[in-house]
Amino acid sequence: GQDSEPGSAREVLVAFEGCVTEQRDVLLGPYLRGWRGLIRFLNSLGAIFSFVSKDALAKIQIMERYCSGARRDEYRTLQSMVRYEVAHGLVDTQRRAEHPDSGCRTVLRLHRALRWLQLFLEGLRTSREDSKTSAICTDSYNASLARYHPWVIRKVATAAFCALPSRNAFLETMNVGGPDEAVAMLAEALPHICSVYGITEELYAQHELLDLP
Ligand code: 1PX
Repeated sequence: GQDSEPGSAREVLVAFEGCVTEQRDVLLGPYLRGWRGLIRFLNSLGAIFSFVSKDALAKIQIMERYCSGARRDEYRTLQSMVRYEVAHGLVDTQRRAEHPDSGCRTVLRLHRALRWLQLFLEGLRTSREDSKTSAICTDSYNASLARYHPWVIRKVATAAFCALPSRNAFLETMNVGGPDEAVAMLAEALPHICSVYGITEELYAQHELLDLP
């Protein structure tokens, strides 16, 4: 579909499928397009989540600037980005100083949020019909992103989750048909998100980048 359409969650989740090459490299272009789509979806849930989408969008924009900048070739894949930034001392490892917005630390924030997404969508997919989206969202948040957030953000986030519609209404907003179709689509899409997450996690672990400030 086109960018102006409300969009279906299928296209967004399929973008993550297109991230992984045969060599198991993660292409930044499709990765960021997937993120753009998620933000569009998040915005459609209402202004209450704008504090989340603002932060995510700022990070996507930082990455898009690298991907279209003078060094764009180094930012084609996550692997080449890590290699380049690490080899050239472009990553702050103790505290944010000379390189506060390195690609490595910026992607790490999105990567942690992708773990939340994975748990949340898996929760939605496997939950009973009368489950509460807010409870699924809170559980997945507490099991992932929450540990990286200060108390205030955790409070604001958990309060905002209460505004989420019921499970079936939420599945309808995905624009892929009824709840059953949405659940089937999630089953198809989740392995791709898992694989992007797993490859990134492994890459960051190898380079000891999982705690970047
Ligand atoms: C099929 C569609 C499924 C739903 C799509 C929803 C997409 C949600 C995308 C969430 C992106 C969150 C990015 C957060 C990045 C982050 O952790 N930033 C923090 C650290 O950044 P820093 O630069 O300071 O080191 C920053 O402090 C975060 C601030 C904003 C609060 C983040 C709360 C995250 C809650 C995640 C759940 C979103 C609610 C979704 C409802 C369906």
